[in-house]
Amino acid sequence: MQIALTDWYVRTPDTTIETMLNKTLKASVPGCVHTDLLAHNLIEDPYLDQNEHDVQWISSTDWNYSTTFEVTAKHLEMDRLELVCLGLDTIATLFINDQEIAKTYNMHRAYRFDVKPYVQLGQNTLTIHFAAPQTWSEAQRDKLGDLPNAYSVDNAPYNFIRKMACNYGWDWGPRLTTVGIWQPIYLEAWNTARIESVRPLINLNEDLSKAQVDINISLDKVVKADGVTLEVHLSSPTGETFYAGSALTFEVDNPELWFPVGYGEQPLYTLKLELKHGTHLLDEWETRLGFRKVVLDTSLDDIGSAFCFIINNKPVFIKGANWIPDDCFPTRVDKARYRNRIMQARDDKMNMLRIWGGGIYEQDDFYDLCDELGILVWQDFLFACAAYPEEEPYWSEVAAEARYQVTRLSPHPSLVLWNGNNENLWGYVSWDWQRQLEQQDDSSERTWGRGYYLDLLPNIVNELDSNRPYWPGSPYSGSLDLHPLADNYGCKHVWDAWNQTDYSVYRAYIPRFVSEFGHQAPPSFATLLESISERPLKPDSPAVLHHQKAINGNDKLHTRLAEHFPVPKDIHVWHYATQLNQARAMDYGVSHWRSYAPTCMGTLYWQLNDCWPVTSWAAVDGYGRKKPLWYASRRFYADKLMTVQPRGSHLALVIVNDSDEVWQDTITVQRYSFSGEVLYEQTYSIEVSARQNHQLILDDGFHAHKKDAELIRAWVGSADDISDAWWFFDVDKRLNYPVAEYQLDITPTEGGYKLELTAQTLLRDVVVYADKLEPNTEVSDQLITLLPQESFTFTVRAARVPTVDELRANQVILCANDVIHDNSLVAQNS
Ligand code: BMA
Repeated sequence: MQIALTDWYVRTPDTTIETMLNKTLKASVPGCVHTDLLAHNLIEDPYLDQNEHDVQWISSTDWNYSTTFEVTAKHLEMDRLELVCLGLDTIATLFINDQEIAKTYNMHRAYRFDVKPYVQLGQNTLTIHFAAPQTWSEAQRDKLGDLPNAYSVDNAPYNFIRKMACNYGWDWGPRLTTVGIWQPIYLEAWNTARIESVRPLINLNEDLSKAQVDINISLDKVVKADGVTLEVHLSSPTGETFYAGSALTFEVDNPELWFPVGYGEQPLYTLKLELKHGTHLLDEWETRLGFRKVVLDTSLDDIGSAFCFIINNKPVFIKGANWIPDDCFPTRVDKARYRNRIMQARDDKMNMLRIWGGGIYEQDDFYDLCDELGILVWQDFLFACAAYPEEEPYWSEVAAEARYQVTRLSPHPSLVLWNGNNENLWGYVSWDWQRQLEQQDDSSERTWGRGYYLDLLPNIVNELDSNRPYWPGSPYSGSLDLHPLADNYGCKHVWDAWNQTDYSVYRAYIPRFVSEFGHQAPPSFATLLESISERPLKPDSPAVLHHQKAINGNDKLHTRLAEHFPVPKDIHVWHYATQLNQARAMDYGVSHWRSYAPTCMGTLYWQLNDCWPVTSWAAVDGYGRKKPLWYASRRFYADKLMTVQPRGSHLALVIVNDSDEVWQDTITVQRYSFSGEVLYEQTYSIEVSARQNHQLILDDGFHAHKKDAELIRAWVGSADDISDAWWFFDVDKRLNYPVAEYQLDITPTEGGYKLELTAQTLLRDVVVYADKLEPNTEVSDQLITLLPQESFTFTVRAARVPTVDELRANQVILCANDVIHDNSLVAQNS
């Protein structure tokens, strides 16, 4: 029997906080102090302008959440009365009727406390005191001695507290260190016994025709419960009984298999457990299950060692992105928002999301949706970019957290990997950590997290979730004797492209799997306008720079851009050029790595989403709007991809068939002048087997005579359903693009308008920024390249139909030609 806890209030015991002087606020639970203060208009939205600065006091303040509840005689008669807290953020002391009942130190665990000794018949009060997280974690750091941390310049001691690291600030995130009750909380009264946890583990045999289901159950019993029985019921996706009985281990024949998107369906079975005492139902538990087998092949081979997910005996090329918390205040992310975001990944032809270790173990809805939609999940344990102490109480906290989360998430078929950490093995080897650790303590070796990644976590996964692979870190090469970034082993991060060089360096690497690489760009224009009030907007105005968190972020944005384009000053052209450069960078990397399958078996770019409006590596911005990269991804992650790649002294057309059908087609490859004349052409009949690549070396006729004014286009299909691949012989800044000329025709439609664009000159990578006129528009496609006389029709979802003049006056349509011919250019065309 559950007793809901409603009507929460929040206040601070600190009498020096002016904003809260003599105030007790009605609070939202689940929620956090920031969202409560926002709801009461006591702070400005920290996502806007530079308001982030004004709310830093929140994380240096202690807070009390309190509520009252009624206890009846009936509750008191029950064997147990417990307080269930599914998530407390973070350093909490709990009081019932002013008596301390418990202390907690971990945002990532759930807790259950016996409260019978503390309650009384009638009215009771529950107060949860939260210690200021910033102050608390600094004190812990001071006590133990500092440890290397990529964000310590910003005094972010997140490695000393088990709490979502990135809300101490990250290179894409503001510092909004939350406090509050972030998951459901309630009282529960029960008799005799209850189901504490369930881990259904599925083992499929070699040919996948038979599954053994092992239901590992832990019961909480108060009496020697003779006569307590469990009934198990497994039903098929269509509702038929598949198994009914009392055995906790049973076999099922010919289960319908669960596949990732692109490989088959996602049938989900329902497992129901009923705990009974005689005929009386004590407790029940229900989950969905999917029958699928996952193996992470990391075997040694001629090149090094593989990193290949094999699902239901089929090697799967992973196409996806990294996932960060979708909001700094995670309770604002409801099921609809998760669905939107995960659909954006799926519509982008992705089959995996990696939940990165500086965030959270996401809420149940995330994994439920991934199960339904066939999106594979790679889950990091929550360690990122820092050395972590292994001393008590951390070791036990991490163990308890891992046991809880592994158990909680074990039923999900979408979850295919537990990963030890993000970049900590790399940090230890290459970021000067060893020296820093040695310097701190000569007498005994300082811990840094190795014991978690190579001992504690693999043991827990092996004990509780033995059918699911574990990998110690991203990046990691399979052994600490190898550099974690070794090209030929394991999974690799490629960050030099963004941090030091240029995206062209991607072609220098053929890793076995790339779990991070990324390129920044500003958010959509509407998001810039909504989050920054300075006018006129400028690329380097203070608030724009505030919404850029990477060290030297805008400098890197411009240095990387300058490799390809002159750097524009005009905000519109700057915004387009930087967004284009981001899309090009990811296209360049992914197309190259896909062209080297099966040596490389996956790419997860950094990052799908954002947690607030910011210039970052994301494809979808903090307000959920798609950047041009999203549209590029839909093409470079398509099942069928054609890409022109250099191979020795020649170019090759690589045809990537990541589908289950043979790809049979006639491909036309043409070399054009920029003015649209065909200079050379060949047609090829191809037949590429399922899940195979095929490489056509292009003959000498495809060498350019004028590198700055010719291009190659390979295409299949018909005029209205064309799929193509483009190749330009040099970087844009050295190309002789014509001044863009085109004609526009607008036709109103039911939900907006159709925009037909007819090119009078070559137009490269046209983007339609309809959001400049109306923020919540959606454009069907972006980054369209047209030869002279070709047309393309964009479908725009919008509330009103603009005129052609409006489109032109607001710089709604931009293409690469405009960057080269922009009047605002700083002269650096080389
Ligand atoms: C990697 C990630 C993140 C970071 C990103 C961009 O290091 O793991 O920590 O946000 O690069 O710098």
